[in-house]
Amino acid sequence: MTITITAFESSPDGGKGLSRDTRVRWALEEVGQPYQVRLVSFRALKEPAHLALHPFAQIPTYEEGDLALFETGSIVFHIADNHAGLLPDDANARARAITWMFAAVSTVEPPILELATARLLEGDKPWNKERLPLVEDRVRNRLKQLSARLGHADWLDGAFSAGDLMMVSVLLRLKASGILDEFPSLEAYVARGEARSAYKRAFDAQLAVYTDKPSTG
Ligand SMILES: N[C@@H](CCC(=O)N[C@@H](CS)C(=O)NCC(=O)O)C(=O)O
Repeated sequence: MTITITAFESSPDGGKGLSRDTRVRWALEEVGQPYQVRLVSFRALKEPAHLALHPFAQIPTYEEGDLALFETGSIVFHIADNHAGLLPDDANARARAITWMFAAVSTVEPPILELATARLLEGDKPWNKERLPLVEDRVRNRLKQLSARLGHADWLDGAFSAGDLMMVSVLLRLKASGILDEFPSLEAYVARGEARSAYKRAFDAQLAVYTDKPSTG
């Protein structure tokens, strides 16, 4: 069955791979599933056809036959659950990998997004100077905890899993902030994720959209 995902027609990051279609592309590349991409304008996000797929008017979405999904955590889980390569066979190890997926989107990503908002959208507010260090420290606290758990391991729990895919995807947003550099083991963890051939293919495919090359993955 053909898999179709949505991505921005015009990406705010210009192809740095931070739009969340990249993590879905990455998951599909890891499991070797071909996919098509439908590019959506900001105006089209708010139109009924897209809202029927995504109630919050965002990308990415995922369509496969009768199934339509939104939320990258759910999409990546669906891919990992249906194709070998992203979740361990052992039931307990599988449950732990899924736990890391949730940790990525519900515990680590929120302060990182808050930091992006504080830096990009609230820089002109009179209270930003006082608030920004607090937000940065919340991110540092999470990274300290994550780094303590990762220790000297390559991945969070044994072999690379969908948990790592989501965690690396979330941490990638910090690369430009300078904060990730304070945690060399996490910086190396992110670099290991980026070095995977599946990630490279996903990255190149999303970049191709904005450099006028064909956009299907
Ligand atoms: N929690 C959602 C977040 C989706 C999201 O924020 N998508 C961004 C692109 S990376 C978007 O569509 N932003 C446009 C908007 O919110 O208006 C997920 O993980 O899928």
